[in-house]
Amino acid sequence: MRDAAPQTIHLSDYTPPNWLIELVELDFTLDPKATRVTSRIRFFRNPASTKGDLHLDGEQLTLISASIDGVSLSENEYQRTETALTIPADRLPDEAFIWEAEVEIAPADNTALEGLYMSGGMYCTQCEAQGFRKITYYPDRPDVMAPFTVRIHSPMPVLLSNGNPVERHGPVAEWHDPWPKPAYLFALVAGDLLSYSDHFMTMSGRPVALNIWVRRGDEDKTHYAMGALKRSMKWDEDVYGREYDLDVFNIVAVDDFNMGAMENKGLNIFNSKYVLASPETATDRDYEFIEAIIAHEYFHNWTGNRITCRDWFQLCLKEGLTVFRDQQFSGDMRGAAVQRIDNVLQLRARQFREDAGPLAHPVRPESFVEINNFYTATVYEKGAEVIGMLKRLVGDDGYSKALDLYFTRHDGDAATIEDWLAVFEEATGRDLTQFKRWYSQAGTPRLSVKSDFSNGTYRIEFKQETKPTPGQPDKQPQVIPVAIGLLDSSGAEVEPTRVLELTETRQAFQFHGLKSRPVPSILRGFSAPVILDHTPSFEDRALLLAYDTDPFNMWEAGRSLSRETLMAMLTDDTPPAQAYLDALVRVAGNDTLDPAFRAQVLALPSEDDIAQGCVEAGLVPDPTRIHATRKTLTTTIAEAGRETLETVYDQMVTDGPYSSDAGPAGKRSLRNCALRFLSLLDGPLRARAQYDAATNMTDQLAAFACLLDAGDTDVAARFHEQWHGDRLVMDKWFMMQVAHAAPEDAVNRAKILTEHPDFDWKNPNRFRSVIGGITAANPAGFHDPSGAGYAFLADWLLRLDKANPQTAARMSTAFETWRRYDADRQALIRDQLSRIADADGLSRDLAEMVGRMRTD
Ligand code: B3K
Ligand code: ZN
Repeated sequence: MRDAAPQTIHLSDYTPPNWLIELVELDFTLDPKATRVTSRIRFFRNPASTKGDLHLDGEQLTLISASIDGVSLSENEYQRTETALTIPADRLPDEAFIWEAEVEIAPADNTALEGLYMSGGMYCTQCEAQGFRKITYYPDRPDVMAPFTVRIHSPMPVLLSNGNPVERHGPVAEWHDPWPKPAYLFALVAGDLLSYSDHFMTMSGRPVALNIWVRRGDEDKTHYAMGALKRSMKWDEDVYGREYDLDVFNIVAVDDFNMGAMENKGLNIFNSKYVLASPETATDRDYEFIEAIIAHEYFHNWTGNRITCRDWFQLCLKEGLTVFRDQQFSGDMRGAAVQRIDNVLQLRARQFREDAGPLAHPVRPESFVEINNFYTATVYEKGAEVIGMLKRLVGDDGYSKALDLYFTRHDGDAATIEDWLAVFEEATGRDLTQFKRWYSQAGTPRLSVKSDFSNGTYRIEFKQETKPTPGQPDKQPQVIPVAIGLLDSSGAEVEPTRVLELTETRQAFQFHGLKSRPVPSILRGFSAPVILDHTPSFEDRALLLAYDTDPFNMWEAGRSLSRETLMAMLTDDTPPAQAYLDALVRVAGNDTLDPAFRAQVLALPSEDDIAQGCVEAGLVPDPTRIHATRKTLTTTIAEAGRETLETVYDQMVTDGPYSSDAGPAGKRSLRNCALRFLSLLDGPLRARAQYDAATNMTDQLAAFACLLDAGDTDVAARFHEQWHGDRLVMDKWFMMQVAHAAPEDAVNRAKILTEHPDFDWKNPNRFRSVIGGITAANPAGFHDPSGAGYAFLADWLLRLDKANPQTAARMSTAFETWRRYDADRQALIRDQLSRIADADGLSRDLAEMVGRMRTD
């Protein structure tokens, strides 16, 4: 049952709820096909509004009975649609009443993985954003917060819900969560699970039991996640002064999950990919993600759960802030410089791409049809950047004061961006009126730079400009903090970092008393999410790459040289300059630099980054040519750096037992980077030896990739033979074969893999491995001039949409860049978008995405 006419919801239409809730009691009798849910809810009139109707959301529910204050309601006493049940105000008591209802639902039929569903024989839930309405009738909006008591009846050995355990008698368990929460944070799990347990003592001396629950057989892969959880708990106390507030913290790993994880109060539910790890099965990158996501969900306990969002337009209030906090944490755990570069790479790859296309929207969107479509890189990553800018503008002390005020003033609230900015204004005395545009204006500002030097004064002038985005033709100037330092021609820093605050469209700044024309290092630490349109001379960039004190800009200088080299090769076949190759090889062999950083400098921009670079330079990207050119440059670098790369490969061996710490992981990253280069020169021998000797998945997978690139015909079968029993490793097996197929063969390879007996398309991880393998990891294959990649994606989106609209909609963003390409490719993509749009029974999720992509 779907909404007949999907409606657009507007931020400007927000009205407070008529009725609030004092206590919720839920009782579940679990059954795959017929779960009974009874609810007993004490409502009271919202003192801030006059008495109004009671509006309860509810979808796909079979209503068995309903009553108010113990009196059964007959059908003519309420209105019921496919999405709601409304009781008119005149049928309700004036101040307070008890609503009771019984409904029936079928978790085994729930393939959308939203609400109560089943995964690998266990029951689990996903309620954010609007899944609770598929469990029972309820005001499913984040500004209605209540304590919950939950009783679960099931023969399953483990029965979990939010809060603290109250009692367990045979097949019945009761949980109570004293902290008022919105329904989207509700969770229930029931299954034959095992736990890995530990404990944590909070800073005020409260003992907390920690459990990570997994399916039988996975219990040995939970230790790393547990360590990450304890580090997160300690860090939030040390850095933000926030401690945990229940007696237990449970994490459950499930195999079928639409995204990474979910911060349900006291009962986080995770995609098993972001919990389970062993050296043999998980890569260093997996370990890094596990640590970051465990931290992210844990940090939500304060930024999201204790202080939640008034409405879904305020999503960045919890997500932007929590991403910012998890990025700070990862920087502290693994090295700030390398983490910052990684974060910016992600931001540019996902958010700049989004901002440049038809799906561009503000950090705080103003309307939506399906809120699940707005869990985007803009809300998350740009939302985090906005907080980073705020911190830079008010300073570390100002930030801490503002956060303390935020926590004390809004604890227990459903808050807004206005509330958030107000604490900064009050704590620091700063007027943030103009700054607030970062929340309402979509698009990536482009910053161009002019400078001159005379009589010891360096003058730098900036111009900011943001291109129109859907619904926003005219853009206003934004507050842009530009961190800048100056070097002299020997590479010495003559002016340490200072933050220039741009507020005008054009604005100039001066530095006096300089002996010679300086080399500026602009936007240090990537101090604002903007496109810096500034191409210093080759010599200046080589100097920054060698001497900048700011590691981000050091990396950026190399990146800019690589990008420029690729552009010149693409446009007129200009061969790479020897000086560029030398500079890169010098970094590769520079033992004074962190190996992880050296690997980041050596990594060329991805094919999609290059395509985006073409657009920024006013060119039409050709994915086929980009793929070939990038490969040519990789080979040229390998030839220029052969000796250094061989030395690096031999030196960067990690001895002793595997550790996922930043140090050894960085060494492996550099060594495997050298392996990629050298394999292009020498063929598969080195990779084969590494594959055979590998004792961890990082090294095995890196070698696997090189062997696939080299056309090794046996390695996929060997890998399958070794790992077919491990779901998460098999996801890698699927993904790598598509990602490393030759572009002209990629669609075919993907099709063959979708026919493999291990391909379970209803499992989002597996679906993403193959279909995402081609759209995200093999752009030249996806954009094959025949259009076969586009048709392949459209076929699968239409199929998946019937089962799981949320993931189908998410995967459709592969089409968001269609305007970048030549007329033929544009026409082919448009045909597929029309085909999807015209399909019968399209979900609200996919219909909204396709509609937005077509109308720009
Ligand atoms: N808050 C969840 C995301 C929910 C997505 C719903 N489509 C995970 C997170 O951001 O931590
Ligand atoms: Zn989050």
